[in-house]
This record gives sequence, structure tokens and C-alpha cells, in this order.
Amino acid sequence: MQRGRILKNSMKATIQILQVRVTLGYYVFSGGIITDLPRQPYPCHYEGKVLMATVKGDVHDIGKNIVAVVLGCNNYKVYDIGVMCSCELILEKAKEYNVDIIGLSGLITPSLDEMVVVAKELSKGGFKQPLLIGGATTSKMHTAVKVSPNYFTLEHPVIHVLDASRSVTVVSSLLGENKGDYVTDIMEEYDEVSMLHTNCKFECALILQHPIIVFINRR
Ligand code: B12
Repeated sequence: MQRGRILKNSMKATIQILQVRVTLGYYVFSGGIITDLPRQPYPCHYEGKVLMATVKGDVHDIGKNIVAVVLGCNNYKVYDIGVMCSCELILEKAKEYNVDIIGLSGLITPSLDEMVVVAKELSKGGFKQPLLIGGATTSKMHTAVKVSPNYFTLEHPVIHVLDASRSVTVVSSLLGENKGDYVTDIMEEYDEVSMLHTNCKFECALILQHPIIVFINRR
């Protein structure tokens, strides 16, 4: 609990620092005239709109909040719909806000399955937005093997994002002119990861069932 509080406090401090940076940016930009500071620090035109949600059953939001701040500071409009978001709510809000990208966060093991549920429902609902997967328990392997097969297409890929610092690069690549090349690379990478996973599973099963044959083959 204490670690949680410390992280929450450092998150608040980070947000304050970033807000000061944005304000200072405008100060420098406006020639140092404080009275010229616009009332709203963010410009009206956004690079894109991103929905952020922690999935159903999960209360962890520190990482999601950091990603939201980082994207916000890079001129993306972020709709953060909070924690414990049901699949229905995520789909509903993605439609309502007409977002370009959907980001899911999850830190507990059951969230991994919940992300698969969301991917399946996005597919059923005919959604077209790329899906970003993040949070400490998520991984490239899980995204490639479990989530991607339920939603990934060249138009709307499913991408695992390791940390907040990668989020801007990923989002700008998905909304940029070279999206096709970027997504094709990811697709190839995920195919390799899935293949590796299948081979590992096959080898493990073989070792369990025929340990002697595997031993002889390896020599
Ligand atoms: C803080 C914390 C809490 C706080 C959460 C406070 C809050 N407001 O978030 C509190 C105390 C409430 C809490 C509760 C619980 N917790 Co907790 N918690 C943690 C802890 C210590 C840190 C998590 C954290 O914030 N990390 C820092 C952030 C910055 O990292 P991050 O979330 O991974 O985010 C980064 C990236 O992953 C990425 N990212 C994250 N999300 C997204 C989304 C997108 C779209 C993108 C692009 C990127 C992205 O960007 C971020 C920044 O780089 C971890 C342990 C650990 N060391 O990770 C356990 C941990 C996650 N908790 C755990 C558990 C089990 C629980 C509880 C179930 C405990 C309990 N028995 O009650 C409950 C959960 C209840 C629930 N239903 O969710 C386990 C999960 C194990 C598992 N695999 O299931 C962990 C791993 C601890 C452990 N080792 O056992 N927890």
C-alpha cells in the first residue's frame, strides 16, 4: 500500500512538472510575456484522439496516467475513461469520442484475458481503430499470441507498448503516412513471436511425452 502511495505521489509530481513545462513552453514561445499566456495551454488542433482505459477488474492506473500525460504533452487528445472499465464502456466511449486509437492498460493477470475479450468485441463490432496494449503484466508474446489473432489487420493492428516513452512513436507511426510499412513490420515480428511460441509448446510437449527421443535427437 505504501509503495502505491509513493508511486501515486510521484505521478502527481510528474504531472505538475509536465504542466509547468507546457506553461514555460508557451512563455518562451510568446516572447516571455506572461500576460500573453493563452487560457487553454493546449492548441485546438490535435494530432489525433486516443482512448485510454484500464480494463475491467483492474484498479491500477499509474502507468495509464503517465501515458495519457505523455500523449497529451505531444498534442494528442486523450480520453481517459478511468479504471475497471467494462468492455461495453470501452466500445461505447470509443464510438462516442470517435477516437483514432484505443489503449488498454492492465497489471493483474486476469486483465490479460479481459484484453482478449475486448479485442474480440472490437472485431465483432467492426471497429477500425488500432489497439494498444500496455501494463506491467502484458508482453509482446501475450499480445502476439493471445490478443492479436482476435483483431489484428493491416488497418487496425494490435501493438504491445512496453512503456510510456514508446507511446508517442507508436501512435505517430500509426497515424502517419508510413503506417503501412510500420504495421507490416509489426505483423512480421508478431508472426515470428507466435511461431516461436508454437515451437516451444511443441518441444515442451515432446519432452514430457518422449524425453528419451528428444535427448537422443539433441546429441
Ligand atoms: C501501485 C500498485 C498497486 C496500487 C495501484 C494504485 C494505482 N492507482 O494504480 C494498489 C495498492 C491499489 C494495488 C492494488 C492491487 N495490486 Co498492485 N501493484 C502496484 C505496483 C507496486 C506498482 C504498479 C505501478 O503503478 N507501476 C508503475 C507503472 C508506471 O508501471 P506500468 O503500470 O507497468 O506502466 C508503464 C508501462 O507498462 C506502460 N503502460 C501501462 N499501461 C499502458 C497502457 C497503454 C495503452 C500503453 C501504450 C502503455 C501502458 O507505460 C507505463 C509507463 O512507462 C505493482 C508491482 C510492480 N512492481 O509493478 C503491483 C502489482 C501490479 N499489484 C498486484 C496485485 C496482485 C494487486 C492486488 C490484486 C493486491 C490485492 N491482493 O489486493 C490489487 C489489485 C486489485 C485490482 N482489482 O486491481 C500484482 C499483480 C500480479 C499479477 N500478475 O496479477 C503486482 C505485480 C505486485 C506483485 N508482485 O504481486 N497495486
